[in-house]
Amino acid sequence: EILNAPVIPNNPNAETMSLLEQMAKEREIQGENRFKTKAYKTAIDTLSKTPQLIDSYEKAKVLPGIGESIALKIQEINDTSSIKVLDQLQHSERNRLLALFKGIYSVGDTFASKFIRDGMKTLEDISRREDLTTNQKWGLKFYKDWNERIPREEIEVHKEYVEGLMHGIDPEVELTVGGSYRRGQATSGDIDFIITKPGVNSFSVLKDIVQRLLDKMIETGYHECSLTTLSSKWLGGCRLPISESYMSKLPPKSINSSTGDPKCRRVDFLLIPYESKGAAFIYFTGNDDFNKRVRKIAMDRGMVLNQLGLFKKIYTEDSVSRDPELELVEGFDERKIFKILGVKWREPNERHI
Ligand code: DCP
Ligand code: MG
Ligand code: MN
Repeated sequence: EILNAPVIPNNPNAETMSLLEQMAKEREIQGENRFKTKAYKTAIDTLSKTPQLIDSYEKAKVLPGIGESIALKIQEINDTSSIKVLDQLQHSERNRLLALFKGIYSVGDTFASKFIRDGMKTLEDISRREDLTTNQKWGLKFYKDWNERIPREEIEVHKEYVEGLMHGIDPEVELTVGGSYRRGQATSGDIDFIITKPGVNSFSVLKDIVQRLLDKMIETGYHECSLTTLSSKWLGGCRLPISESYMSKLPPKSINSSTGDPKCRRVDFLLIPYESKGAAFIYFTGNDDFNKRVRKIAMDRGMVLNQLGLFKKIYTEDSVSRDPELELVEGFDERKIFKILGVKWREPNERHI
């Protein structure tokens, strides 16, 4: 089974590699020292290929790609099981603010760093800025709710609710919750609805259906905000309206204790042509590391796997200098895609690595 095979199983340097990885990450967020980040990555790469335990300055120093400063840190890890500088970086005020600001939807490293440079200290400071994007404003408005995990039982209620709306629009539409929910996780960061309909391969037909769904959602108040316009996907915020019939099914964590309302949740609609159902299920079930690995396996076999299907690369005489053409091998059947790739079938809850 090539999927998941580490370079060296049970590498004795795993703990060292993990701490160095964290150092690389810290250096990267600081954004000032790209060479240092690179040095850590090289060192980790070397360790990942080293079957002996490297637990001293001397042993580290002679390895290719490990310099003075990292060799000293390896000695420090051996002596203290930690790296002092790493602890300081991780607990810095800057990191606290980065994490606070990156909790705003649509704020990543770039914006968060800019906010810090501008002297922002609190979310209130951010809310007074006049240069926020629409999505960042939604992110601030729903800051608390969108930083909480959604209990699985609540996702089931959303599914019932959206299915109810959809039933009145087109009862043949299939709604599946993908993402971490399909992988069986107890809680999720958002709700990923995969929307498809038997026999329908056209995006525009699916878009018309989902547009009608959005109209209904606005009518019933389920729709709180849209973070995109409707295309092959829609991202937004949704809140279950108060209703006796399902309030009792919601766990306490799903309800705002001061207002009594269900919390606002991040919801994604992913529109899938029926012929791509299997490939899309793989893609939107994840997790993303698992996806990267299967895509790589496809690549190694001269194929391309994306959310539309598994394709074979065809090199013709006049495509030598250009990109190869893609010929669909399988799109509909999730199991067949695994099989063609030579990967043993994995249930969604086994796709964590
Ligand atoms: N996905 C991916 N690569 C990305 C983003 C997403 O392959 N860069 C795929 C795998 C994910 C799926 O899409 O499982 C859904 O994306 P989410 O961001 O919703 O991630 P999860 O549902 O897995 O986790 P969470 O509970 O945080 O929503
Ligand atoms: Mg998700
Ligand atoms: Mn999602």
